[in-house]
Amino acid sequence: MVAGANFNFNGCQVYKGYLDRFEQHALLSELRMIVSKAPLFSPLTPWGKPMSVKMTSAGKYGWYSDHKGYRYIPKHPNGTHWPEIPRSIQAIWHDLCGDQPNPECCLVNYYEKKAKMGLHQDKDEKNLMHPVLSISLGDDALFRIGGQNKNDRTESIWLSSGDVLVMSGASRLAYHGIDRIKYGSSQLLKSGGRLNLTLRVVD
Ligand code: MD6
Ligand code: FE
Repeated sequence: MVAGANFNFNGCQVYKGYLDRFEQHALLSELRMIVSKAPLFSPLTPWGKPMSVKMTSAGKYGWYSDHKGYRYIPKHPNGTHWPEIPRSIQAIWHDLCGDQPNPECCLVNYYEKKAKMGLHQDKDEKNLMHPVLSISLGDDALFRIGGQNKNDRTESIWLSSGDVLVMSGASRLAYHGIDRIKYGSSQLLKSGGRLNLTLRVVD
């Protein structure tokens, strides 16, 4: 854990090395439990193409996409409720986001070698004042962040295993995405790749 953020772009705060190796492995065991109950799947974009990132969720809601668009749904496509968000993950939220309400969705993104995520805004939540917190595990990823307009100037930073990022205030609606991962740069996941968790208040 570190005392303060060590990168700030328009209110997007990055806490490098927030989780140590031990905490990263503990989090990975929690994620294995989640994925065993709610397997990863490839959502379809509204225009019918499978996303390169595989996803699942924990919490009251899971994020989902298909031809009907982006939205939150109360059950995994296999018909079961999403697993609960582990206490250890909620603790990170409360440590960095203070007295914000409990997160209702923990979206799990898994990036294989060639996966990426295009520039997007997170705006499927009802109240866009609540922050979004993201945790990176596994391979390094090139994160790009700009402003509230798609053509605003962007900055890129490498996110490594154990880094935590909070988008609040002016950055809450900033366009952001993952250009690429540096496959094999971390030993945390035996078969490589990157896991990213994002915590959100949905209602
Ligand atoms: C990722 N992250 O790091 C993608 N969204 O794999 C996000 O899309 C994201 O890092 C909202 C807030 C923080 C994020
Ligand atoms: Fe996002």
